[in-house]
Amino acid sequence: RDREIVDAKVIVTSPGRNFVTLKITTRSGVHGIGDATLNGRELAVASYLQDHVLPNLIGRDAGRIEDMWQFLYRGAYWRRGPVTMSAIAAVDVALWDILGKMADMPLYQLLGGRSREGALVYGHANGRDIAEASDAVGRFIEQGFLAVRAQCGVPGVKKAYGISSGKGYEPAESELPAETVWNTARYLDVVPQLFARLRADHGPQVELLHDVHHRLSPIEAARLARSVEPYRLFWLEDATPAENQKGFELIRQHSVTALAVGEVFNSIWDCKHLIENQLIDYIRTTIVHGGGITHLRRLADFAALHQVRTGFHGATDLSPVTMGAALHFDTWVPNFGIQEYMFHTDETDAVFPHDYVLRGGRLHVGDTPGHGVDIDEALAAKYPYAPKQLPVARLEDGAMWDW
Ligand code: GCO
Ligand code: MG
Repeated sequence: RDREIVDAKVIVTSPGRNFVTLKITTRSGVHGIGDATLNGRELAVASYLQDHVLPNLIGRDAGRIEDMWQFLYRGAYWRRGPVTMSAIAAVDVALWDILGKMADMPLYQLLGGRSREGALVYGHANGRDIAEASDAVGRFIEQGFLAVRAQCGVPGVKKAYGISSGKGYEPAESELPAETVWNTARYLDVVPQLFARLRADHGPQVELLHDVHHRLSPIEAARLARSVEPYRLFWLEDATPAENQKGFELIRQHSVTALAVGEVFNSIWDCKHLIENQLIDYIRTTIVHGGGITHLRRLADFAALHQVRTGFHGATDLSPVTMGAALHFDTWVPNFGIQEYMFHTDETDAVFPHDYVLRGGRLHVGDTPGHGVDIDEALAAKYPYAPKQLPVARLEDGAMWDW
């Protein structure tokens, strides 16, 4: 009876960027929170929760986490998809948070305990050209990062993916999408030059990563993967859009560069073919968009059978709540690979107090019961929702392309 859910609410706040958070409270006064942010489509998830999920929560047992997951997944009849799975994730993470608080244990302990001291993270370095990008990588290394993802501007392309326009990297910057223009040939020329320069400037030790952001055809991706082989990338990310999963066979036939995929996936079924055919090395599907801890645990175990490791998405649109939950997962999961980490703004950090810290290139969770992240509701209320969408990309002839 202590565990009965008596209140559940959705909090939309914009401390520098938009976040959707679910807060669930039990009769005994324990509360848990979960992230439900879907960048550029936030209110769809807020409504899914508010209008369709919350009425089902009241009166139910917060301790029946698996049953709740199955209820929300099977019970909706309409399965999968980013909106549904982000909503389920928010409930699931909030319930794990509550369980941790009730048990007086940090989440990683509930999952099975520590497998490692800290989670290796990579930062996102970028510059308008190769020299600037190399300087940016150098600054991450000076800060103690052991792994850095590097992106540079493409000559002749006005706004390439991943290049920050000043302060932090935050692609959803306007109410209507920014229009960008893409040129594959120029991109394929510049990327190998970037990594040649990075190895020359920073040596063989640092782990280097790169995000193609779904913009190449399979054969172009194969060419790129092969051309960066001498620079030993930790991974090449989203080398080609993953709807056509056969495309990854073509990349594999031509290259030994490690591949990472899955930040836009939302269920184990999206990953199944790529994992069981060993077409990828890292799976990026993360807690908030992939149905929460309950589903990700299943996915990680399945991936482990095929020597695929985790590499959770962790851009700033994944709130500190997701970051906290992900880090507990990373601390436990045996087949951990790496965790993406971008810095949230001070405003965001203040709205979501948390106990994880960066030390020696790794993020360390604290021992606060649950996932260790909370929300300051009074502060959150000071930052009203501000609609923002991700950019779109076109080719030079005006046809739509993948951003
Ligand atoms: C990454 C991602 C992000 C996404 C963003 C979309 O690897 O960090 O590709 O940069 O574009 O999360 O909301
Ligand atoms: Mg990415």
